[in-house]
Amino acid sequence: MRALLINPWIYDFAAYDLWIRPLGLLRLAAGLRTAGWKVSLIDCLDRFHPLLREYPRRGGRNDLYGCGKFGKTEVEKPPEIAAVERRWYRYGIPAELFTRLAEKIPRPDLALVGSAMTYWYPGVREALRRVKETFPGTPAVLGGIYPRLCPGHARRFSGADAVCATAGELKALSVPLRLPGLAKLKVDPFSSPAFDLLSDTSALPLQTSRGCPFSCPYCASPLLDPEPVRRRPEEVFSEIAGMAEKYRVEDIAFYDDALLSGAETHINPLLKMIASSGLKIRLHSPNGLHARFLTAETAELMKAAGFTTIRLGLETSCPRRQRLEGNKVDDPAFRRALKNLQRAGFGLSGVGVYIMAGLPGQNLREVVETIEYVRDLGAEPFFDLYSPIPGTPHYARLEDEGVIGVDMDPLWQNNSIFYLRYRSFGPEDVRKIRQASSAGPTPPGRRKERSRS
Ligand code: B12
Ligand code: SF4
Repeated sequence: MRALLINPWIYDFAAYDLWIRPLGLLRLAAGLRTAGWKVSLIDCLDRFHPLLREYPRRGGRNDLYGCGKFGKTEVEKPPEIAAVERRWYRYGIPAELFTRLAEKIPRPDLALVGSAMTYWYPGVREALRRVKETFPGTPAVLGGIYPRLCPGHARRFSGADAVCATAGELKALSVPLRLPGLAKLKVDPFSSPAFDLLSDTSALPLQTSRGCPFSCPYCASPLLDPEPVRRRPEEVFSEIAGMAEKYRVEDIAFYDDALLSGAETHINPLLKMIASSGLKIRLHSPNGLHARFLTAETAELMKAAGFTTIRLGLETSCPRRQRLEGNKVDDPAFRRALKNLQRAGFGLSGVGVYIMAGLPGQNLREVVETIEYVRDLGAEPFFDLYSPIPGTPHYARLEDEGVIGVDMDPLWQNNSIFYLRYRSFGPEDVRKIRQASSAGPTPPGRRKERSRS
């Protein structure tokens, strides 16, 4: 049996490769191989495919630590967002290269398409359309974040033959798809990913846990992983050692929601193992770490193990909203975390702090005060525009308030544009926040807005 796995393009107003790798698909590939399947991957976000040399200005260069710009093509906006006065792009490999790559692959018995952000579904649809065009009759299954958060939309509009709306649903699809091989398939949610399918392995993702002990009303983590699970530190370390030996990895980006949760038995022993192994790797946490869990011991171990990119989740400095938005941090905990990092030898100007802007009920003043609070403490503020995720309490609240209608297309779940619908926090507020946030010094190559240009 042969499977073709596809990591689709990103369609967005802006996108940057901040360690974006198709971890879910790579795990699936490893599971399929264990079950005796042959697998191929078309990674539409590959910046290093050898054939990209034939296309001018198509990426292929890293800025820092394995991050870099995607190649892009301007495309027409769909009618749902046609009125937005910004250019819209398809990020990733040229569309024609997809078809060239697909035509080289022997006909697969199954196509598996992954997905990340819900509002990137046009890339999913385009990948499915092309795979069906090249391999008519091959069943195509869609999985990942988009169908898990928007199952109804994915079933109606993606073009997939089957949609996996839960984490472990693939096996159940064997009956409708009449693929007996799938019935025996057991994919370990933490099996070592098939990184050999990637063109470049100098920077790789790592997930040591799933889920989070908090339940913030704007976040999808409690929906995606209601029961947090942690891997054994020894098992994670052996995956890291394998990444270093087999793939010559230099940079590792953690994909955990709550990396520091239960630190004494989880991240601390892991960092000790890395520090004493002599491995030359840099560690990065593009997701916000929990300040509350950042003790002096954890900070010292982070330094010793090679932590390079540190982001802390603060969201707001307003004590009332801190309690309303999940109660995960407060002023003493945040100051303590910064002090611990500083004592461990991290320069605070390199510590990025995520701040939310445009949360329901939040006003401009609060956001600007939070930016100043972070800057006064010596760290670097990164603001993040709020966008609603279906199934979260805030999404329901905005529906009740009439900001979100039943027919709101997932394209509007994009944080680059959601505020355009939200009259109490409009474009003028966003302009002022951008101004406040860029007032301080920015090291070269760094941006003040989270993950976006
Ligand atoms: C790591 C991560 C990132 C990484 C990049 C990840 C990536 N590959 O794109 C970084 C830090 C860059 C990132 C950035 C952002 N992220 Co993010 N991120 C995550 C996180 C924590 C994990 C995602 C992940 O890769 N998990 C690991 C894999 C193994 O798990 P999985 O994808 O769930 O896959 C499982 C199943 O779905 C299945 N599966 C996966 N693929 C397939 C395919 C098939 C065919 C099948 C059958 C099964 C299957 O197998 C897996 C094992 O069970 C999630 C939260 C979460 N808990 O999931 C948020 C999340 C996806 N991010 C989110 C957001 C909002 C963002 C940002 C917009 C934040 C911001 N404001 O800037 C940016 C946007 C990125 C950009 N460049 O523009 C939201 C998504 C919202 C939405 N509307 O879709 C999430 C859900 C977090 C949240 N707050 O709720 N993110
Ligand atoms: S602490 Fe972070 S990951 Fe956990 S629920 Fe809140 S926002 Fe989500």
